[in-house]
Amino acid sequence: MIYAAITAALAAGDRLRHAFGSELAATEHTAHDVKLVADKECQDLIYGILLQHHPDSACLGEEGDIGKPGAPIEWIVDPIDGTMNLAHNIPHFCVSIAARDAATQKIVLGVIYDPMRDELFTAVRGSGAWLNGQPIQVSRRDKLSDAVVAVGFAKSQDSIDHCLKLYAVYGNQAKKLRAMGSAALDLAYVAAGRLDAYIEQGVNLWDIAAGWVLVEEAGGVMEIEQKIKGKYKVCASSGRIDYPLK
Ligand code: LIP
Repeated sequence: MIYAAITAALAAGDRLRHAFGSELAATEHTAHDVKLVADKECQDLIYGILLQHHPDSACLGEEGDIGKPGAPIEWIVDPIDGTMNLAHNIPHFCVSIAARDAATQKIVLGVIYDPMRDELFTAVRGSGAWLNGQPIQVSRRDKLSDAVVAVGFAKSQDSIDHCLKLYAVYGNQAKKLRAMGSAALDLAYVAAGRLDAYIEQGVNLWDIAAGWVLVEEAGGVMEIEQKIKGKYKVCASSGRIDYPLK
């Protein structure tokens, strides 16, 4: 399965790298979000490759679901995580693909590909976390005052209000704050020890599924709460620092 996920992520990433910098057509603009034609096009490309390799599986994604209901394996796909960055020619976005065992509801593998840096993050449950074939681990920093914390700004007003509270707390207590605009890359950076924590409220499963197994396989801790149906509150960290507000 990891071979199919990597093949699909590299194919979609290649397409996005070529599209970067060009005028990208949008299908929808809302107060704090944008949807690009490229979102659906990349998802169709990814689904095609995953189902070619695993025809008995199902696919759940930001741009719609397909495949066999009740399938043993469910792919969880975000074709472009960090769409707003791509739409503004900010080279910080990725393709995120995870697989979930339908029986146990456990995420069993995750792939996050950043096409602009050619960084491929992979993890299979029980086999560790990797970046371009090298093992990665969460950071060893153990003081909040040494920590670089990413806070995500989701789309709904209440999640933005909550993130502003997080900013007030960590802007004062952490070494530095970051809002980089891609939950999946934030999680990959926690797994690689670049960030000490990532905290956000109001994200979707497809934003966090692949990063979830990456962080845990890199020795980190994922605290996840489903606030309302389909919306998650996440605190991903090395597990070595106590974060007063999540
Ligand atoms: C994005 C997330 C990010 C969040 C944005 C958006 P998208 O996902 O990765 O963490 O702050 O609001 O949800 O829309 O680019 O797939």
